[in-house]
Amino acid sequence: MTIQTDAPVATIHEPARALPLAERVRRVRDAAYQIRLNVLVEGEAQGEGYVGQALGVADVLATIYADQMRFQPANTEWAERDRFLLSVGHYALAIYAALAEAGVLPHEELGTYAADGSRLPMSAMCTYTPGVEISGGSLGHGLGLGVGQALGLRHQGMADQKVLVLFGDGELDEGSTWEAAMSAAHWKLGNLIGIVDMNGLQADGRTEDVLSNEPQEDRWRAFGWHTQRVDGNDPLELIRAFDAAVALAAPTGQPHMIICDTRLGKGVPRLESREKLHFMKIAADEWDPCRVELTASYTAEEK
Ligand SMILES: Cc1ncc(C[n+]2csc(CCOP(=O)(O)OP(=O)(O)O)c2C)c(N)n1
Ligand SMILES: [Mg+2]
Repeated sequence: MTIQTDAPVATIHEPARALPLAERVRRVRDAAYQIRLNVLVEGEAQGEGYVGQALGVADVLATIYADQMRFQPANTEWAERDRFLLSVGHYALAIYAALAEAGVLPHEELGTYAADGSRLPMSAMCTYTPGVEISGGSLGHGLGLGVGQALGLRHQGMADQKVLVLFGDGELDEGSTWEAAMSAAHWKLGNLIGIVDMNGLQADGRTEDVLSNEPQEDRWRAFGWHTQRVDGNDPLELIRAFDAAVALAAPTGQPHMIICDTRLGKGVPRLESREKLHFMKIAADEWDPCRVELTASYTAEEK
C-alpha cells in the first residue's frame, strides 16, 4: 500500500558528475568562497576558534557538498543519502558553514555559533545539529564509525551510498584509526572514502615534530586502501580524486583514502601566516579586513 502524504517532495542534491568539468570547478570555487565567508561570520560571533582549520578545509567541504554528495537538504535523515562524518569535531564551524551553503542550515543561525542554547555547539554533535551525522571531537572514533556505517549500508543492500569520513593529521596518532583502517580493507568497503586533512599542525605543534606520520601514501596502501594524495586547496585535483574513488568503488572493493595537503587560514593571507594557528584569537577590528582579503584572494583566483 502506498501512503499518501501532503508533504512537498524534497529536493535531492545530486552529484555534479554529468556537468562539464570547468563548470564543476567554478561551482566548487564559489561554494568554497561562501563557506569561508560563513566561517568568518561564526568566528566573529565568538572572537576566537578553530578558524584556521575551517578556512583550510573549505575547498574539501565545498567539493563534498557542492559536487559529490547525494542528499536532501530539507531531510537530513533520508535513508538513501550519502553520509559525511566529521571525526574532527572541533572543525565544527567548518561543517556548519558548509551545511549553510548546502541549504541545510539557515544562514541567520551562523551568528549563534557556540552561544548558550544554540544548535551550533563549539564541537559538532549529532544530537544538536541537522546534517551532523556523528558526535566527533573525541578524536580517533570517526573512521571506526564510518566502517560500521559502510558495512551496515551494504548489509541493507545500499552499497551505492557512500560514507565519507574527514579526520585530521594529528588524529592519525590515535591507534583506533589504524584498527578501523585494517577492518575496512578486510571487509572490502569500497563505499568508504576517508579524507585526511594534512594541515601539518596539531594541538602541541607541527605534526612532523610531535609524531611524524609520513609517508602517508605508503602507509594507507600497506593497509589495503586505494590511495591518492592531492592539493586539498585545488578544486580540480579534489574533484578528480573523488571521481576516481567513486568510479573504483564497486570494481575493486578497496576502501579509498584521499590525503589532502591543505593550508591553515587559506584565502586570508593575514591568517595564513599567523602564529598560534591551532586556536586563534582574532581582534574585533580584524574581521572586516579578513573579509576584504578573502574577497581579494577569491577575485584574483578567478582571473
Ligand atoms: C581523544 C582526544 N585527545 C585529545 C583531544 C584534544 N585535541 C583537540 S584538537 C587536537 C589536535 C588534533 O590534531 P589534528 O587532528 O591535526 O587537528 P588540528 O590541530 O589540525 O586542528 C587535540 C589533541 C581530543 N579532542 N580528543
Ligand atoms: Mg592537523
